[in-house]
Amino acid sequence: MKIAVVGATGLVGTVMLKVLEERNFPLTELIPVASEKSVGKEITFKGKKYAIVNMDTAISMRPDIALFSAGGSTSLEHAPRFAEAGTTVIDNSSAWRMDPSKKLVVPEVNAHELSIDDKIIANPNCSTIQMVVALKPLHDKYKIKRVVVSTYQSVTGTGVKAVEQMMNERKGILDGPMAYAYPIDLNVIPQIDVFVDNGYTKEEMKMINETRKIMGDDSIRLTATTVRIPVMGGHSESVNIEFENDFDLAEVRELLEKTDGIIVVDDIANLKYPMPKDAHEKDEVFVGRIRRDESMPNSLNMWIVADNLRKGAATNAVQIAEFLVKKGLI
Ligand code: 2RA
Repeated sequence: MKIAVVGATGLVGTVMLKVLEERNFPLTELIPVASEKSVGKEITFKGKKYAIVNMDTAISMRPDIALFSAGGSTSLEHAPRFAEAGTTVIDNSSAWRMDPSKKLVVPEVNAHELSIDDKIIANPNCSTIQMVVALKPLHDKYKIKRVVVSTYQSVTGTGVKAVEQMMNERKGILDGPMAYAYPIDLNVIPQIDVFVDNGYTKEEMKMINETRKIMGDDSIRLTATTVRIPVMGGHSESVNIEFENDFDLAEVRELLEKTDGIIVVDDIANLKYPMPKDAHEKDEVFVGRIRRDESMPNSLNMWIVADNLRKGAATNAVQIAEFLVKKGLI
């Protein structure tokens, strides 16, 4: 099994390599791909050195799977080239997510939709992934009518430059390179990605549109407010759900606890609830503060935290690859 990692030197690409190694993915050859300026440099994987190659060389090596995290324009240009050469692409950019001919997959929710014909598969947005993992068991049981979500997103979602801006500001360096329009340390910024015509941001519209596609139910109504906060470990989300039917709170908790990929941390008597510092470098989705919304019938509040670089990106992509291998779809 030959695996290419396109964007191997980036924040998510680096985590993809780490996750492949940690999960002992059954690969026989690794093909790290990056821009021309990195070609020839070496990365170490399982104690062995691999030279970084460019796109053309990687395509000529005919990988079975290519994990992409190299931005939308690069994916739009090169993913079809890999697919034409027989490679199955799993892409972490937003390029293909809302393409009706492409699957948008969170394994715990809709991996069953995948087939051998899927040669370009979209990895959803990090803030969407962690939310739908928790929504799915509850939607199946009680049918979700509406979701209101507010997010508290790590600077790692923006990339290295944002982490550097926050760390510089924390050290009192206020004239360093800026990833955001404003200081992020000791601040929050209620804008992630650019604004669109309806006053929402692209990040908020991704959560709305991607959730409906992954859940396979356009009747679900959603609204979102996505906010950048100065943390590293992962994204947090306050989620309010209105169901078509009433629910039993103990049963909600049990459903979540029984769902693969979810860890319920919900013991307020002992101040136990999910936090980014505890989700950091983990692959699960952490759910807590589960409580009835007493202002509305059939409505629930919960708090969802996950490492946006792992389950929100790299691990979800590797889990899709694992599913394809397990089901013989490669
Ligand atoms: C962010 N979800 O957090 C977006 C992209 N990673 O910036």
